[in-house]
Amino acid sequence: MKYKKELDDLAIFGGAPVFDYELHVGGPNIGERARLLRRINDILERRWLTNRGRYVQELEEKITNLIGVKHCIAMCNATIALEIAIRALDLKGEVIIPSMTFVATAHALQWQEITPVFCDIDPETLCIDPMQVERLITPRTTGIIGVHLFGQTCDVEALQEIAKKRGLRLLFDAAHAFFCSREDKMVGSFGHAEVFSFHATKFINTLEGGAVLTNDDVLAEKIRLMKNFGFKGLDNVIFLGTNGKMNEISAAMGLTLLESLDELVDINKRNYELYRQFLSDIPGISVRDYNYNEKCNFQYIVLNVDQDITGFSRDDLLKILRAENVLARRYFYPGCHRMEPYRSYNPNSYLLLPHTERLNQQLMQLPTGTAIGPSEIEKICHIIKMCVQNSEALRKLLESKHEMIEITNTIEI
Ligand code: T4K
Repeated sequence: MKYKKELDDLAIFGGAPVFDYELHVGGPNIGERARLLRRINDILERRWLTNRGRYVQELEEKITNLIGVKHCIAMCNATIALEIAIRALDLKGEVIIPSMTFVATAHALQWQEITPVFCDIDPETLCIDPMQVERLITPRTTGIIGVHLFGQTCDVEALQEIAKKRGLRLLFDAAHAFFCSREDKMVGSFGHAEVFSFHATKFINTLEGGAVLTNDDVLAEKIRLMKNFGFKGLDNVIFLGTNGKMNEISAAMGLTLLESLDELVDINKRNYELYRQFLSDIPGISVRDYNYNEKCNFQYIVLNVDQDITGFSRDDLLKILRAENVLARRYFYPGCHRMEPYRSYNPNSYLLLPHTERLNQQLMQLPTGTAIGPSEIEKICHIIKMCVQNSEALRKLLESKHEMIEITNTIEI
């Protein structure tokens, strides 16, 4: 690893990449390997692999205690968890969701022939804008799904008020917000239900996994049965269900990572503070804030690139970094409303989404997590700084070498 001194040294213009290995945004946390392997050996010894085994039950209990919620139902992934929660809540017709989210939020509805109605975000929080939610309600609306994007919480109180006033169900996609809080209350306990993702790239992972959390006893029972084909007892199926079960090895991974929770937060927080420090006072570049008054997992480093000031675009910077093996991402470009099938259903929906449209051109995520250390962060920031400090020359180089970049840059963004 070496520092780049001038623009010509950048890998996008033919220099050697600053890293000879890839740095990922979602590099998985692994936790105490020996403990995980002990648990896996125990699973194999006991030959109990799935169907609400001992470790799944232990994981559910640990999460309910940590969050302060009555029920946690572990599942095979958050997409299925969303689908089951949506069905158990009896959502139909139209459901209002932000377009600025992973496409799974929309797909979980559309898969069940429910129309996701895309709402704009509050640019401060990147979460669904309650004022616009009110305007999008029609006689067909049955619910709202808020997404606590990048660990920032939605305006839960405003959404709760709207849902109550208009008789709507309120679900939260909390895939990014495990171990985050709002006004000292842990995410997982809001609305009628909340859904976590424990995918490999998430703060706490179970390889693949997810969970529905709720304080509603009746809803919890329904969800438990639905995720096991609708079986109530050995031979008695009481309604339509599916297979949403988490397996024991996944639960073992989750339990092992929960034992390192504080350490994982500390590493993410250290990385966030380093990025903030190295990227402070760079015109046009800012790392989005986390609120220190709340619990937070600091899982995402969200960078805002304002092209009017930097002179180059977010996508230029993505290409530059990716050529250096810094595999930054542009979540959630281009917005669900511009993805299929939603784009074909409603080609003009972008007209109602000005903040989503603008921020989808400006935001990107930088590598963090346990696989990244301070010296790597310093080098990443050094490249960004060098680009901004030489933005005019950079723009000219990008223009003059456009063809060469298009041909040699095989890295897709
Ligand atoms: N709601 C929201 C708001 C979500 O963000 C998500 C998922 C969901 C719902 C649905 O949850 P799940 O059904 O997945 O539980 C990834 C994840 O697949 C997805 O879980 C996640 N959100 C989304 C934000 O990111 P991709 O297509 O970006 O994944 P991929 O394979 O490009 O991986 C991301 C980075 O992580 C890469 O740089 C490679 C690295 N990586 C990935 C894996 C799987 C590793 O280093 N090791 C690994 O094992 O979607």
